[in-house]
Amino acid sequence: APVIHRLDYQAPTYWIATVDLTLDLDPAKTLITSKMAVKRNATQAHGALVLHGEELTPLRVMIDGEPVSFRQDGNLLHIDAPDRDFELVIRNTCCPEKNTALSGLYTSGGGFFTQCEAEGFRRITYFLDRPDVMAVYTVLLRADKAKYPILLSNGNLVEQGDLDGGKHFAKWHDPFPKPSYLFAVVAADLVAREQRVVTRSGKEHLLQVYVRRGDLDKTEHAMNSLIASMIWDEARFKLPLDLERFMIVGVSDFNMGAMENKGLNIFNTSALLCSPATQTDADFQRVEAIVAHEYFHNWTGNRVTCRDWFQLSLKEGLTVFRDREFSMDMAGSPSARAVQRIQQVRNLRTMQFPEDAGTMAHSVRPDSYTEINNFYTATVYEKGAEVVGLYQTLLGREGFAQGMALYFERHDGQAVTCDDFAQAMADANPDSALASRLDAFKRWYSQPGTPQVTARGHYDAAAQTYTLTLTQRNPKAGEGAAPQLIPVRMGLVGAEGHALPLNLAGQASVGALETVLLLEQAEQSFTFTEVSSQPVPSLLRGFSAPVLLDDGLTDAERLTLLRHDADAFNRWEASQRLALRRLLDAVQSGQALELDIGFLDAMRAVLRDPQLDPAFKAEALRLPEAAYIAEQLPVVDPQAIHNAVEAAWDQLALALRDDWAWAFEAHQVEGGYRPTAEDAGRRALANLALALLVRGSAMLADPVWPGKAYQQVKDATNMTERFGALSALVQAHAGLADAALTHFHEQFAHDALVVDKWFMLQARTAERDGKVFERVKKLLQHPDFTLKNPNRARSLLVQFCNLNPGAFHRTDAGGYVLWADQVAALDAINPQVAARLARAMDRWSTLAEPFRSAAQEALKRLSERPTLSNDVREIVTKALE
Ligand code: DPP
Ligand code: ZN
Repeated sequence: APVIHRLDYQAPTYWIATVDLTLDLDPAKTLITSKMAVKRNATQAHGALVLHGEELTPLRVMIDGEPVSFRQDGNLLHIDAPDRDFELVIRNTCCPEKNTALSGLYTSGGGFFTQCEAEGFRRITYFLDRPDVMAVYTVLLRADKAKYPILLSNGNLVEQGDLDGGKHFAKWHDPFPKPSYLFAVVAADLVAREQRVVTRSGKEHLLQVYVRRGDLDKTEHAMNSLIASMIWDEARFKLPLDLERFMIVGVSDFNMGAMENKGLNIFNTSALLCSPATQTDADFQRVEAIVAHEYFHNWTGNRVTCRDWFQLSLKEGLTVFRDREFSMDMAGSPSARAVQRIQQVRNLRTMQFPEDAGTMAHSVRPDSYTEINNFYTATVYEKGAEVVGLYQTLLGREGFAQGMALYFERHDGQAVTCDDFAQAMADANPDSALASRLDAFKRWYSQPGTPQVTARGHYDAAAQTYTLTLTQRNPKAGEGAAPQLIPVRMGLVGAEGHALPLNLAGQASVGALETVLLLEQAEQSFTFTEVSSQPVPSLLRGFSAPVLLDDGLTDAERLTLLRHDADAFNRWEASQRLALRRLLDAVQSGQALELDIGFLDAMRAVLRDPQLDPAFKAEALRLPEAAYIAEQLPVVDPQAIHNAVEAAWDQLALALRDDWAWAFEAHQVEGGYRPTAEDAGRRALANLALALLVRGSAMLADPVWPGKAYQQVKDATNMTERFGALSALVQAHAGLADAALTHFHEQFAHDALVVDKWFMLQARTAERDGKVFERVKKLLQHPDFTLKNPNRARSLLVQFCNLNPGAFHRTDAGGYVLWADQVAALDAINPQVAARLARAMDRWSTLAEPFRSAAQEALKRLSERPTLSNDVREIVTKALE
């Protein structure tokens, strides 16, 4: 497959203004008739009309009512088309029931569903399947009425009725021109939760959440989240719902989390269904965020879309930023907001930093790809959201909102680029630091790699000055890469823990307690005056830029920040750095980890601090993830990291045993289940405490806490507590773990999303004596396991290979053999999911021996298979480059 380059973008030779689609839905052979108003694009030289089409059977092609000849060349259909506007009619068939890739039109649970982003529409009919071709769609659906009583497409229902032979039809019209990737169809036996809402302008809207019979009671949280999202977007950005009808549909076979099709969002059931009995607090939070994300796309993505797929972060980075802001506002208290930020950063460091350092490293706006599906990445989404956050840091909330307003004023209804967004932000704020540095700022879009920032301070007691020297480098950005614009939010903390007023030499700063320094050169110094005592710098507050910071602080200084920093994020960061230093020392020295009294006392103090929220404590007491630890090391021995982390947990479990017992008892939530940040925080801390109590018990051969946990698996009234107890037993390899797993499986065998959790937990368990690996191999044979359902495949394989390094990287290479076999098997079914699994080897070249050679060997063997999809081929080829 060819490499596609961003700079090769050309507008199309023809536009398509309207599409009239008729689908005669049949699982084995669906007949599609597409009537298109084709417009000549006079800015381009005349040439053949070349349409995309994949796995389709063409029946006939007509121009202005006359049959014309056509030529198929791989996945392209060449038509000799006139040098003018014309009407094009194409009839073709496709086979939904054989579509296991779940891209295009496919069947799931006896219904029809579509997924067209990025390039699925071409698997339904021949088209200019590119996001800059925006058309008005009218869709006529015909299908068996008994099997498919619900027929949905984008926009408004125009007409419906019965047909001969037990069939019926529905006609939908979407008044908004849209790219083909936002097209959607659903035909299935579903039921809906409905709500009518009136928005500020006085317009009434119908909101519907469609699911399979029996799941209706799990849709309340999604509906509430949708309404909250509507209210928030109007209040924060003055963006109202532009549709009379907004539908969400759940489907259990789905490659992504959810899809923002205009007016007809399609959701993976794992991102939609919620009930206290079957979903955890984290699930409730995730559903709220994804419902909001897809809803927010209606403006950032749909009303203004991407000119080409290189601009994907234009809509994804921006929409993730928007859903994060929403979630923080929903969480409420400053502490709950900080916890959200902590979780975002933990996720960024575990998922995106390794990506940015690995074989698939790419900039937020990539320059080339072979398979666009491989670029729905943590970099495009999460780092992209960080970059959008930088605008807000530089412009303030008001300035950012003005930039958004100008962006819509200029580009509503258009397909645009990341440059257009940056320009609108700058033009709306002409006197800002952004506007005067726009080219430098835009390096965030063009340069891959995580910038490495070093900070060193010097206190001059005689002169009462404190000089902070910041440097930056980004080796991954390549030779001669220019410095990036890095906003460093910071403050100075005095020895007694009070915030010091900031007087910055050369600036009219008047003693504020916090400021944002702009690091824009390779090295810069900032001198603060009238500093009466040696300060501790608190840098990169709220994680004000996505960089790796070496702050050079001592343990004592970090303890000061942990206790006193006014910024909750940096208090958490101090806890993580204290732990990280100890873990890295053990890994690098090859010595067994021994946690010192000073560290353990600090952790105990956090746990016992009456001023701190439980949710914050749960985050501060969690150790850094193995993937983040690995990113600090030039050569990675996954087993050494695993051993250090396990030893640290063991010691935290035993040294703080009484404190964990107190924490568990003191944070029980009374009364009915509520998914609030406050209750969820208490449950998170109680679950962490239980995990460490069971762990300690397993080491001490004490039956009490495992017994309590087992009882909780049986008796809990919500999934957060039930799954917390189950995880505690399984993660501790406690004697009761197997019985608890069996009990849990029997209780929830009928609920696919809970069975996914059951697989996931076993695949993610920290390795002990190879037992986890053996269990995963056995689970591959479990009657409930299948590669055909993406959720199930991911719950076992991605969890094990991509997210459990201590179990996956084995000296006998067993994990790699399993990986190569499963990637190949999955690739024959679903290339997108297989390519995700293939990325478990992204960081193979930094592995220590014998892992490195064995990983390379596995990659080579996989790459030599003749039948790999483009998706997996691109990942494997880049890994071996
Ligand atoms: N469905 C994916 C998302 O919303 C791709 N647009 O991020
Ligand atoms: Zn999105």
